[in-house]
Amino acid sequence: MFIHWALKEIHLKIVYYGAGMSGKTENLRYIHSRIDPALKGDMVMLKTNEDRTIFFDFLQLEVGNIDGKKPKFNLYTVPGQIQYAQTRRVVLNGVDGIVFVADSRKDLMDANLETLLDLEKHLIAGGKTLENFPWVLQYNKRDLPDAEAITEMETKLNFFGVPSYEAVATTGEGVFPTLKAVIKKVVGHVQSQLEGTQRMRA
Ligand SMILES: Nc1nc2c(ncn2[C@@H]2O[C@H](COP(=O)(O)OP(=O)(O)O)[C@@H](O)[C@H]2O)c(=O)[nH]1
Ligand SMILES: [Mg+2]
Repeated sequence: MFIHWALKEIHLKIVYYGAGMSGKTENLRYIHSRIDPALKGDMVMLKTNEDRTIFFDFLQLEVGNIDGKKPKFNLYTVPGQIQYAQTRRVVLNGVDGIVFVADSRKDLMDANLETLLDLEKHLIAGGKTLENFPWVLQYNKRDLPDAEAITEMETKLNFFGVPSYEAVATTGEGVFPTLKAVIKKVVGHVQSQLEGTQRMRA
């Protein structure tokens, strides 16, 4: 979180995390295609020639109001490939909320869990835990015939009972419900932090 007092803006960072190819970039692409141009920035994508994210994708959105200040949500993705662990750590710096994008294909269940544990490891290194952090789960690629049953995925990945959403990022199904849920969690968390600082000043 970064508060720009002069502009009355609160900048909040939301990171779309997940295994490579789970659909993180597709989520941002869809959001970018559906938001009023007055309320969004350009979508920045840094890609290799195989069209994969190497550093991050970035999109800024303006939504609602917190404590008289305008929240600007900075949406980032991370690269999923193993060799970019350092990059993932950098992108997670100062994160306020996370969407974990799980790939529903049966063969990807181990990769999903491994990536979630990798996320937890990075959070712990930054003094945070998955248990107490604002995050939501998205079960993406529900359109594929080899998609795992939701109850299985819940058992395997949703051990903290966070809000979870089925999605098909390529058509946009479930993309905004996921975004709204993480924004709601982040705003709730920030409001309680701001109330805490106001109590300290009083
Ligand atoms: N069938 C299907 N394909 C998807 C879905 N979401 C993403 N994809 C495809 O999966 C590939 C990887 O998506 P991308 O968003 O680049 O993954 P990222 O590595 O997590 O950023 C692309 O070819 C997408 O078109 C989905 O919900 N259903
Ligand atoms: Mg990507």
